[in-house]
Amino acid sequence: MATKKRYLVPGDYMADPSVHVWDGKLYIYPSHDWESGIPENDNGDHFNMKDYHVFSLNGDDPMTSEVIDHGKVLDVEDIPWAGRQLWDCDVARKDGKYYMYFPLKDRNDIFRLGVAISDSPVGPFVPQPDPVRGSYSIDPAILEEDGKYYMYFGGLWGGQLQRYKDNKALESAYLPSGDEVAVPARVVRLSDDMLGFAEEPKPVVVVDEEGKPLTADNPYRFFEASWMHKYNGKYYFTYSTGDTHYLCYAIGDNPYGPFTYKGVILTPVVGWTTHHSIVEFGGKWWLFHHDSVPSGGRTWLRSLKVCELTYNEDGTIQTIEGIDE
Ligand code: FUB
Repeated sequence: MATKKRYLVPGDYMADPSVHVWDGKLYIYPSHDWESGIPENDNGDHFNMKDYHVFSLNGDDPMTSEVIDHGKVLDVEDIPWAGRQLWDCDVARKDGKYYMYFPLKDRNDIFRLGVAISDSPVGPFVPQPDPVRGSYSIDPAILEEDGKYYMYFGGLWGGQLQRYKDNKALESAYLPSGDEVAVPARVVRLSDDMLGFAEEPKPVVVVDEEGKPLTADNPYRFFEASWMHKYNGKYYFTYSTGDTHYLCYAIGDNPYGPFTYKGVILTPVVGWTTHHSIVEFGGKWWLFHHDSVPSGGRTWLRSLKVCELTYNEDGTIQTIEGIDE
């Protein structure tokens, strides 16, 4: 039986949802797609987003509750170091302040990660003057645990992760192929002031059941869109496989991994990208994601969706079909 799904913002194009529950209320931090007229290419130039909105649910059932648009909370024009392309963001709360982490190309067309701060979960967010020192690539996602904050990040192709090794820029980008080990996402603990890295970013290694890292030719290897949640004391690293269009998961015993590959959460959707977050709310688990059905398949015009996520008794996740028959 097809999983019931709901489009959350039918009046606009929103994608890459990061979702958090604070004080019993659910907040959604998506990318804001629009028709900029930039032709589609493998570099993702057509994802030319220029602002963020925040949404919240007026109720505790994502399938039926009213979705409130809190309006524009950050504009690329207000970011002092901005070049172009505001991609997937995430927000963390610490000591009553809210920290939005966002990827943006600087004026040299290099993706960096920025921070913007607010006193409210619904913004507005005020950007810091410079990007996070030592940051690179895209798709930051934050895990909070025991007062520590971990950022997962990175994405291939247009996300530029293939341009870095050991946190240094390479002379030329290198994308492994065949049975070479796949490019990993990165994880880093944030500094106490939430504005920087407290350590060097480390690779997020995804291994098979024999403990071998997934290889570049494995259709289920990491590409972009990291997310981290905990279930029954285990750490679930979830991600998009990009050019093979799956959302997958791998399970570990601590925030740094390694993580053992377990399976597919969502099969390919209509549209090239697939991106998500997972959250417990109202006594159930939910998969927030996007597809391009409402825009007729235009992959740069994506729409926010939600559906319930189901765990089996052994902690594995039931696969959801991305396309409903
Ligand atoms: O929205 C732009 C990019 O597309 C995101 O950063 C990626 O994860 C993909 O969804």
